[in-house]
Amino acid sequence: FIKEENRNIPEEEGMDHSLKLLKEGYQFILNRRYTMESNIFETKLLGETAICLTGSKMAELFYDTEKFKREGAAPKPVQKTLFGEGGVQGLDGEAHRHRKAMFMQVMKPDDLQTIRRLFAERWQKHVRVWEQQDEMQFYKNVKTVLFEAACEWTGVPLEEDTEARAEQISEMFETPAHIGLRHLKGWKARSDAEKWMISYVEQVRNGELDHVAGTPLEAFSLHRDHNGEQLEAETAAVELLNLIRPITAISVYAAFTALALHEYPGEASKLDSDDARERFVQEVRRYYPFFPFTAARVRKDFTWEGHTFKEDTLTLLDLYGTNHHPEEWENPGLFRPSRFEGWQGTPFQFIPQGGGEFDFGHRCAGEWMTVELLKEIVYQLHEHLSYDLPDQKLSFSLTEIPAIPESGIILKNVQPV
Ligand code: HEM
Ligand code: MYR
Repeated sequence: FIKEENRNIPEEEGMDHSLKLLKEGYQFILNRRYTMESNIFETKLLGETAICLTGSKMAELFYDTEKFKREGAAPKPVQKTLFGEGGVQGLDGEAHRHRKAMFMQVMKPDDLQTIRRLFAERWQKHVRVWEQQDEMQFYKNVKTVLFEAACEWTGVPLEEDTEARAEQISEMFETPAHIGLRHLKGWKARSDAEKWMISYVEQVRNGELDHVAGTPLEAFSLHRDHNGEQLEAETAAVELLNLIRPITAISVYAAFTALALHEYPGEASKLDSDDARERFVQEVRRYYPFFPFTAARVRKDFTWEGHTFKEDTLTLLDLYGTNHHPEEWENPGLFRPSRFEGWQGTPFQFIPQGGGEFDFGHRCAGEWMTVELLKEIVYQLHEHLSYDLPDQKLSFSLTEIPAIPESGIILKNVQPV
């Protein structure tokens, strides 16, 4: 007889499983959920105990800010490439609420329409170049279009070589889970990109930049923290990159959108309204892998349903696995946009960009913007572009983080329609 309050969390044996995490990628938590028959288990990662959670019930627990905090949760390699240091992802309590409001202030419906329009205009310009090309590399090119729209929208002046800068920004989301030289490239990219952004923050503060009134660049550069102090220029730069980098990262979903149009022509033929396009991009975000899991730490000791959580324990929430969990979804392995017709889910079931609340929790600040831009992308691809998809390696691997179709999606005979 096990006393209810002493029920143990299933534990994976062994000293450390970090290498298995790198090897199994998106399936690391999912595989163990299956073999241990539990939505909660313990393993050892990066030399410490880590609790892994999956499914909506566990997601709801994970997003309880009384129980979990973000301070010190992101592993160093992730901070040095993807997130940066001192940004909103690692803040808690009042400091987080105040900083998050700075982001949500620039995500109003008008802001979303503005960036959608800027993106569409840039796309048209690029189409005139793409139609001249023998082979058009879709993933790479969309990065540049998204990056240009991101700069224009945030108020960051556009440089000559936007393609090179877009590649540098992309290193930050392509390299966090790599090792060796590839990872170091991400580290260098972040350091260079921060320097680039700090110079604009300083120019705004010195009144040296025109045309920034009302832009996120101005708002973030002049923002005052919850204690009334201006942000360090480095921190303002990290937060501005928290806009420009993830907007550029929508290119990964754009590549999967092009792939889905190709792989599911029956679904593509149903794309005749804004609602239909929305269901399609929601299913792209559910079905394809991108952000594998997110991390927090136990705020203080607590017991939950008989399980003991010890202060500071690293805790991972499986985003990919929850979006594919058989307890949450009917036929999770099928690409079926119609599942989102009249969908009435909780904020903890469909969590490609995190769950819970925007203002008080860490749910992605850019989720609505992602959906808006993807709707424009599927609209442009499906209604206003004709192209061929020649034979190529379209497969992607669930063991590589992030997963990207191998060929990068090569298009031929691109013509505006
Ligand atoms: C946080 C995914 C696009 C800005 C997050 C989180 C995830 C995520 C998983 C963390 C959730 C958590 O820890 O609980 C994605 C994916 C995107 C995307 C897959 C697709 C490209 C965007 C865009 C923006 C953005 C377009 C802004 C323009 C942010 C910010 C946070 C965040 C500021 C931190 C929120 C906080 O800590 O409170 N995102 N995101 N993201 N995202 Fe996104
Ligand atoms: C962004 O740039 O913020 C949005 C998309 C980034 C996806 C990056 C995938 C790698 C994530 C590594 C694991 C993070 C664990 C805390």
